[in-house]
Amino acid sequence: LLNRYSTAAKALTTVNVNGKAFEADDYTNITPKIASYLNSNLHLKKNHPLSLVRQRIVNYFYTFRYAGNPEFSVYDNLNPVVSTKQNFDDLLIPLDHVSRAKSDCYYINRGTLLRAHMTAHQSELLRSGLNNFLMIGDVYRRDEIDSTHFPVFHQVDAVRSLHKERLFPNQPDLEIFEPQYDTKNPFTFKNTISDPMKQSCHTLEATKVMETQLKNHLIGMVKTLFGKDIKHRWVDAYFPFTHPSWELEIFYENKWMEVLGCGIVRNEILVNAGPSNTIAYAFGLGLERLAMALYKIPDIRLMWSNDSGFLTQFENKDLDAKITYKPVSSYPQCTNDLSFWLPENLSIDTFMSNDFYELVRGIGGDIVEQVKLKDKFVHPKTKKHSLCYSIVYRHLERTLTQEEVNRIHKDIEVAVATAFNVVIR
Ligand code: FA5
Ligand code: MG
Repeated sequence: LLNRYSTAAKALTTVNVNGKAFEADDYTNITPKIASYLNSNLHLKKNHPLSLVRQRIVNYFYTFRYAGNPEFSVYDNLNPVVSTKQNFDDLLIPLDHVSRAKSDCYYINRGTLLRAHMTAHQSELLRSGLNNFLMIGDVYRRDEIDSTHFPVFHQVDAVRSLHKERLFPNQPDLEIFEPQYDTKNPFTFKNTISDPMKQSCHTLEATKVMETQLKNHLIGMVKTLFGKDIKHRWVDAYFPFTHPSWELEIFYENKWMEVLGCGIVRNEILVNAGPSNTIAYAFGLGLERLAMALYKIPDIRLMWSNDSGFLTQFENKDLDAKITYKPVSSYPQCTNDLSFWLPENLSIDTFMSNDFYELVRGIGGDIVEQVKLKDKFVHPKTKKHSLCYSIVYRHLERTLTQEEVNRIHKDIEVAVATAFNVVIR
């Protein structure tokens, strides 16, 4: 793969990812560190907490049966290398949408990236003729650094699409589509989302029945995971690929926590990928968030721990057993500050913080627990901008010495000064 960080990418012509060579270009920003997480398959690893939660969710969806057979088929082994068409275009995500930014995704090149959500596979599976399915796997996003964020996490996505006969089994006079919409010539209808209740092509009855199924299925899922007394609420949301859309939050340890996004699939997607005469729901949830809450795992980096003190706590347990993670031991933190002057052409608002986080993580590795902006400042005379970040270091399995941390911190200073042309204060 690349032997240097993203700045070096320009000099190279090919990038090898998952055994395949790709032409590098000005969008290439995948790092060797990130590529090293590919094929880890934590969600399939025996006794891994992510795998336990995955199995519980899959088992729950297996209880939905039609004519004796499970309704949902499960795909947990899809290649995370996807095209921008799969990750964005097929999902009606506009060309200028923020989620496409180089600062938010790991691009292999302009046309190829590590999927940023499992929804990237929705259209291809619909196109292959599937109606009800789950897609489970690792997703990649450039993001901040703290105890709940890691550049790789795992999602479970789903689609359920129903024909009129299944949607309204006892009411043959009810329709999925408004009379103006012609299922034989779907492209002649301009579908709109200006009505907050539904897409213009759908009838209110069809939308409400699908919405009720969606919400019941998901509440059933969180009750299966957290117990029947779990408190939840629905929050209106927006996704380019669903309308209406919602987020589900659960009240957990005195806080509302977002667990998933969902909604009624935009009809344009079904028309493009088939089955065009159905209405569908879709959702996407984060496995780490659920596992951390269920097992009281305090830091997302623990998911990547190979320490037996972590993994053995989940060994040979009944899937539904109540497991509470006990910290192997809590080693002390070390916090060092990093202050620098930005070059004249950069301001506090244009400094690419995700590039900075990535560089810190690339050098400090998993001992970097958090990077937080501590202070920003504009010099009254020179008008130069200065930023100060606190970097919190902690090893999950042993105590770090101050000298060791200072050495790594120094390396980070040198690398930051070179990569961003800043002056360390
Ligand atoms: C999505 O990724 C949409 N694809 C979900 C979706 C699918 C909506 C189908 C509608 C239909 P979002 O970025 O909000 O949405 O992520 C979905 C879930 O993934 C979140 O609710 C959260 O549980 C989890 N998640 C998102 N970002 C992170 C993160 N940085 N760390 C851990 N979990 C995360
Ligand atoms: Mg969200």
